[in-house]
Amino acid sequence: MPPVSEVRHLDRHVEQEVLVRGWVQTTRVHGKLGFVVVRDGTGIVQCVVSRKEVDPETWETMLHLTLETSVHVTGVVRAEARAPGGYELTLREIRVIGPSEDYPIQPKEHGVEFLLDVRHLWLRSSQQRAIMRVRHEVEQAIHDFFYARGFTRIDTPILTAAIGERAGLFETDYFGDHAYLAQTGQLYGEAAAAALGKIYTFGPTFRAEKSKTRRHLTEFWMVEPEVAWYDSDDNMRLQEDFVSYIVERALERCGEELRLLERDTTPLERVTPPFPRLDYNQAIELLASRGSETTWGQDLGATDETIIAESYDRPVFVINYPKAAKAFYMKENPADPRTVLCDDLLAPEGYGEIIGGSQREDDYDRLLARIREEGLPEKAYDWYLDLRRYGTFVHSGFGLGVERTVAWITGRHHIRETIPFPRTINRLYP
Ligand code: NSS
Repeated sequence: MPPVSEVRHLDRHVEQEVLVRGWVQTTRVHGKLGFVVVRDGTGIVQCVVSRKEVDPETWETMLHLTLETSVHVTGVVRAEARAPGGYELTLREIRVIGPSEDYPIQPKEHGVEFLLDVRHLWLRSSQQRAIMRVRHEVEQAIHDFFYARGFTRIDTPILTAAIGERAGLFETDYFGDHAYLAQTGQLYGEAAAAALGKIYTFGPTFRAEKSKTRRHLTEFWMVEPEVAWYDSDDNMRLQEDFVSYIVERALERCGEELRLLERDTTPLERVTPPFPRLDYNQAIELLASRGSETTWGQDLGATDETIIAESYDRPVFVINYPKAAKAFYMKENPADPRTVLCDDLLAPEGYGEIIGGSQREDDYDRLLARIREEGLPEKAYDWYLDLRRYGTFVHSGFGLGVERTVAWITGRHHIRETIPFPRTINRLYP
């Protein structure tokens, strides 16, 4: 038996026979030559089958190969500059492992709803694989960034009684009590910041949002750092360093994927700190001058975000929103108590808000008043108030949505393509 080789390591076996295991991506026959492209997840390799050099059975097998048949192919590795990946296999033998009849995805245009119905197969296509690789790189960059800066990763509960955000809640029975699927890990992150100083959470979060937009999923992944003694300014500096680092990593290590996705990377290359900061009041003025009907006090809509983002060549912070537009835990702005110390980071090119962050209310009485104002169940927040009862501290943090960030970097229109199995208001399958 020849040694098994991953496609990415064929360069280690030039002029030697190897066994490659994968799936048939394309086949084509030119007279006495057959070409079979096999994908193994680490790359694709073209196998050349010469009718006079293989036994008749192998030639027959090759002629009848169909899309996505799983195969074991044996052949000699040749350096071939024109081949994808730079190597080719001169094929000796093909073993069909799993036939694949009438593969649902054919090389033609399919509607996106159909593709989402066969998402489990759609993942095998080249663009979807490229997006998953970029997502993977972004996630790895997130962990590397915080690891290098001495943050401790904290895993926070998914079942909780303490509601974090205003967005829709998934509720479930918890042995006779109510539990919710976490919309954020933040509140627990704050507790951990008092224990460990600099922490971050990374995990799935859930929002029963009835919004059918290109930016909303009901299950999405969020990274949420929380830092003791950081004020809102420190928090924004961390955000611009963080986002610039992620983008740089993707540019550095996912060039091939971004090319395949036809992403124009020039706007990404401009993503370097500092990012412009626009006060909420200035944002409202800018919007009014562009014909938006959003008035002081309201949260900004998707169109508003696009208008603002279009005025800048890199991500832009909108800071210090009115209290009424934001969550209960944000710290009142001493310079204008109608507002809170917070920031939304808007990505360029219409990708909208990728980060929501704030300095947290560290005053016990003010926080309690806000919990009451919002009509939240006080009992569920007693532990959270303890953080203000026992050694309260200035602290800040933010949450970055992984899917929106990947959609922006890869240039996908809708964020559903940036997660392997998207959950939206009308999709729980596959
Ligand atoms: O609601 S956020 O603005 N903020 C929080 O959840 C805070 N608790 C974060 C923190 O300070 N620790 O959501 C943060 C980000 C937001 O900017 C989006 O990028 C993403 O989470 N997000 C979403 N992505 C996909 N789908 C939905 N529905 C969604 N909602 C928020």
